[in-house]
Amino acid sequence: MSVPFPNFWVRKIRSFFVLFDRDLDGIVHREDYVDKVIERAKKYLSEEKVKHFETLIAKAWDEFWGGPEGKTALTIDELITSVSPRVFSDSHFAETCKEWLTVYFQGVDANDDGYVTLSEYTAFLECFNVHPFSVTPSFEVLDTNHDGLISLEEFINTGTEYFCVTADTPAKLFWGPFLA
Ligand SMILES: [Ca+2]
Ligand SMILES: [Ca+2]
Repeated sequence: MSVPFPNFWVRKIRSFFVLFDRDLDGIVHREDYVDKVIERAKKYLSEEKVKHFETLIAKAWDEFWGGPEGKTALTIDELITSVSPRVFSDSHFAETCKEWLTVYFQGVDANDDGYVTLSEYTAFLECFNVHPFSVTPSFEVLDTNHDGLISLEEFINTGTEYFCVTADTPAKLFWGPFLA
């Protein structure tokens, strides 16, 4: 890489990568990102939510990981190469994040009441193999007004901050414990 990216941002992308590289071979395959997450989602989410989630996550792979070449496996350097222009050169990226996170939120909000409870967020993170004991610190970070619920706005703000802000902020816990 010719231009060094901000260290902490790289750590966040690395942590996100580690979430999916469960066999520790340094490569995330499309099936690690889509199939394995959906397999787990079937245990925790309703059939309707799983369908919604599957479409979303497959699209996310194609857009952010696979890219125009339609890659089906990436190393961390390849992921950074693919994501960094979006984050640092695309002025609409925060807006894109917001749109994605709005759709994600609908998947996480299992009973569609417009708020995500600790148990709904736990089920969501379980799809990514995050242990239920590890969820509370993340939930507390997202719940910025401390009312015991995650609103759409709180979800979007923290999720966007995860990918777009380069500094070390509590938003690093968006996907569960920080792994990098
Ligand atoms: Ca809810
Ligand atoms: Ca809240």
